[in-house]
Amino acid sequence: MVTKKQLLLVIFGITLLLVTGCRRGQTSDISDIGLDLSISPDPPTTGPAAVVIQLTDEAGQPLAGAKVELEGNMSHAGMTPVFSQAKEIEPGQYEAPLEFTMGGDWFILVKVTLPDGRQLERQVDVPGVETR
Ligand SMILES: [Cu+2]
Repeated sequence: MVTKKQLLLVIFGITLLLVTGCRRGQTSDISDIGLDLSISPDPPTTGPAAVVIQLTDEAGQPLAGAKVELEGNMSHAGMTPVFSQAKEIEPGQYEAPLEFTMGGDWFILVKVTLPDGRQLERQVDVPGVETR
């Protein structure tokens, strides 16, 4: 005979399995995507800059065919963010123009849509942009 307590325990176990299973499917594969960002001029100064983003897949291979958008911003009040869309210049390598409109500590939000529709967003800090 299965008691009510045992039945509840089984239901609880299945629920736990489903919850952790879902969570694993959503995040771990995305965090396996490699994102490398470089800026020229280096060190960055105010004015136009070129941002190169390198994407690699779970196996470390160049990730081609993604859509990459950038938002440059600073954390102080009244700052107007700058936006840019990257072009794929070679497989897995994306380049976007970005204008640093003032000196100081910036951060770049990189928004990536993978060819399979999954999306990821990473923040890259760009401290100490110098006024030219
Ligand atoms: Cu600012």
